[in-house]
Amino acid sequence: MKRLLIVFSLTMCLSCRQSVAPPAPYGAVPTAGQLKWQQMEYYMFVHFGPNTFTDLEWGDGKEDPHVFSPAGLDCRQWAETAKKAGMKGVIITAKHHDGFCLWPSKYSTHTVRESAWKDGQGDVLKELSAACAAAGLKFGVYLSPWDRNHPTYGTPAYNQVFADMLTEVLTGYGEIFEQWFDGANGEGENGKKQIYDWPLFNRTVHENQPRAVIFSDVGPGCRWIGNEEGRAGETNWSRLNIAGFEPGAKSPAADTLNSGNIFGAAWVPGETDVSIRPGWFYSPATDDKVKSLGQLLDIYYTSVGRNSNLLLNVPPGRNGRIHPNDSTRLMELREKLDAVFSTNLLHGAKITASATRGNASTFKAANLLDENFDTYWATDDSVTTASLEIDLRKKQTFNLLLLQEYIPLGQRISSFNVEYWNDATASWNVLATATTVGHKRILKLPPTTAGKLRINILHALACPVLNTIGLYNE
Ligand code: FUL
Repeated sequence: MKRLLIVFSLTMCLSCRQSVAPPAPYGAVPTAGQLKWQQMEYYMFVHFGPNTFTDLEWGDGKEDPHVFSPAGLDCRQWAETAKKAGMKGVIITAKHHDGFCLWPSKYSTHTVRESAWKDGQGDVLKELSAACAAAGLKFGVYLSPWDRNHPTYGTPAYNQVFADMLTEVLTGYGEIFEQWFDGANGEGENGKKQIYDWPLFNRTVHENQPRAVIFSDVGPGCRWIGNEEGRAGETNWSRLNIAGFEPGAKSPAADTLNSGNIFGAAWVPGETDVSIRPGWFYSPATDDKVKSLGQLLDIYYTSVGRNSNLLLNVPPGRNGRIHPNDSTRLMELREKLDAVFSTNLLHGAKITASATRGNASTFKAANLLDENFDTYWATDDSVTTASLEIDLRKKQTFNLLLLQEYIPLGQRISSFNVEYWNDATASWNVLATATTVGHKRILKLPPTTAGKLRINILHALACPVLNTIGLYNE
């Protein structure tokens, strides 16, 4: 009889576990492509072209193509530098505002073909895409629709020219992970401005590279973060209202791009683009102005640490190589990040939740520490405030907290705080209060030594769903 009872209750328990459904997605959610993109987190921007040689940020399209002469161009060095820096890909300015094409485009007479580099036989996109593939990096392209060289710019014919250029780039160099669209819309050679056909441009990308994430001020794949200083909003929703907006002058206000829209209708996560030097293009005058390790670390925290990807620009020099001052700094940053984030002080800690979805072990708090992206802690649908109490088992000193929401189910948390247990006063003391989490939030805390920690979800739009927690000491 006793044995029967045990079998009966075990079966009951198993069936009750099976019956607890996962939370339904909340609001807009990422596509599979956006999810992969979000997990890249950190990759390299490369501004390279005639401006590298003329010391300009914006070429006027009238430059002699012969100025482009990167003798010794070594795209493998770029890719190896990015790889060693821990970056996951490279995005190059295939065509900047000067209209100069780094590939021999059929649709332009201002290209590598017209330069003397490799007797006009060179193709930077070919060399870089191959180097990226060899290094295991993803490859992406920036193309400026603003073209200060092309004779058709400012006329309806130009839109198809630009689409044709895009098609060349999107079909000739393997898989493109991101298409970066600059929204700039200045005057062309003929003094005219272009009315861009964004639906045509986006369609061209979707048709040729269906998995590519399209960057612009308004996505649709990912959005500009609203500044070029490396600073995502402290509040940063991956949702955005894009209906009725366009890249450039018709985009949402910079502070909206910086924080997203809490109830935005589309999933358009932020990407933070910033240069390691004062300018986007190389200049010998900035060799000693490469950002310091401290600045780069701060940028990492205010971009990747604020639910945004970091697109860090590292402009190669006139010899076609990344300058040692830049690469040294990148390696310093890598070493620092590895040193800080290789030791999760929560390893071996005991974590208890004030509430667990259906009391089911599928959604237990311990999932936060298992390093499996797809297992998470969640609460019942009706529970939107909850606490996670962490027993560190011994006193630890820390100053960084990392949280990740399981974004395949949407972004939910809008307010949380962190407390530590103060033995002396026998009470919980608040260390920091913050708003959004999203794919990744790294919160700086005052340096603290404690044996217990509590994270309180103070407000969420739907039941919280977190998959990772980390505690670190920088
Ligand atoms: C801007 C451009 O005008 C700059 O030259 C640079 O390419 C930056 C990333 O985007 O719109």
